Amino acid sequence: MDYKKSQDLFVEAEKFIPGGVNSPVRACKSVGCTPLFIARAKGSHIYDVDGNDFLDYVGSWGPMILGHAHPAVMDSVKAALAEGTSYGAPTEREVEMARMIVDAVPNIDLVRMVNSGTEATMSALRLARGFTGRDIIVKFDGCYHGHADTLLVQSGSGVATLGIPGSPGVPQDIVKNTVSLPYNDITAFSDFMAKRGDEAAAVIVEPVAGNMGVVTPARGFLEAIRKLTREHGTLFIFDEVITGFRLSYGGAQRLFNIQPDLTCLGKIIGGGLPVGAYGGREDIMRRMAPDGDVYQAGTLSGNPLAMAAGLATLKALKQEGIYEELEAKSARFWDGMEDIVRESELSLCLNRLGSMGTLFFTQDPVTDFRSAMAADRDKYSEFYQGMLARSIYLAPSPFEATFVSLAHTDEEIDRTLEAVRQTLRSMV
Ligand code: KE4
Repeated sequence: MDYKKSQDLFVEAEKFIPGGVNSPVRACKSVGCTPLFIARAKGSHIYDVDGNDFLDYVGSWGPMILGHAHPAVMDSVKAALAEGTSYGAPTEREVEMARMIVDAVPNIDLVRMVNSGTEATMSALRLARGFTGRDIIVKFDGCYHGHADTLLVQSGSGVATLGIPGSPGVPQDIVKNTVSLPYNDITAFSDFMAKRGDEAAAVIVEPVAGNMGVVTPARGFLEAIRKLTREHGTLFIFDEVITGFRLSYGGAQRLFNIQPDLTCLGKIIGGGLPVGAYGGREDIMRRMAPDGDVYQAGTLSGNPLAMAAGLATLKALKQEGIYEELEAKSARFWDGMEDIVRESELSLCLNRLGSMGTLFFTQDPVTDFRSAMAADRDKYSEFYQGMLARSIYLAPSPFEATFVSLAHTDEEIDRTLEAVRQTLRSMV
């Protein structure tokens, strides 16, 4: 394949943009590649500036559950565009979006729109600290909740990909209030809460981790957090920026029947446009200004174009049978992957829930950040390059999720599985 235009663009980009990219994980450093510059995308396909056509399993890191350039989304954004781009004033679409989220997500009574997942988690944590009057935040190693100062501790996603130690640029005074514990370690969490639970404002978790690669919650892990946070008056925050509207129309909390106090959303609810949201119990959310005294704001919060894209996406996902259809496609893909893993001579571990999953190059189960970090990254890099050469576009990091979308056809899934089979065989 010819990547000449991407390579030339990357040289140009590096003159003006740190690392040549506007988000570090896009730089493809960890997989030894020059990033592809994308020209357009449609359905399950993404096309680079050199005209190469790939089957896309990144889906813009999660938003594109319907596939790219879905007609309903495009029409909705075009209609909004005809009326302008931003007013800095409330609009009907924001009311409709809030109503859809409240109706869909079991534990959201009130919701506030922001412009990214980072803003959502940052705001939810500020609210938790304001509501409880406490300072300590608990997160879990390998989870990534965006790049807010208080959360850049033992983070996954791009931080893990680039092996960035700690959180340079974040004062120790801030980081000292963030405790990061091993994911899925109920004993470590219980021990912490026994000692300092009454100082903890909030515990934030990815209910299904997607940023150390996909790691599913151990039996009882989320339930233990819910029980102990309730006992200590600590708020429980579900970061559903990835899992919201992906694992079900009500997210992971509906799937697992767990009741978080606050929930963070992003990605899918914006249909590919900049968006985030946080919401939860009415008594907590009413503390947000202007009702209350905890402050958060945003020039473009609830932007009409992002609302139009998000509304069209949620309306499509609300249709009867849509998640069964996504599960059928996902099962075809992941069951096929399971077969290949069983046949392969390589040490492989496959984690998957619903349409999200990750293939790790290790013989050991991957149940937390330590075991994810122990997987062979050089092998993942070789796998990534082999799949790219076979026109399959995967996340350029082993610490991300692979996403099946509603646009992937059975033929394309089968073609992808054959590419996996050939690539793994070439690695033996
Ligand atoms: P954003 O600020 O990137 O919109 O969302 C931050 C965030 C919060 N919570 C979870 C669970 C997330 O996964 C994310 C962002 N996800 C990464 C990829 N896993 C975004 C990709 C990137 O950083 O370029």
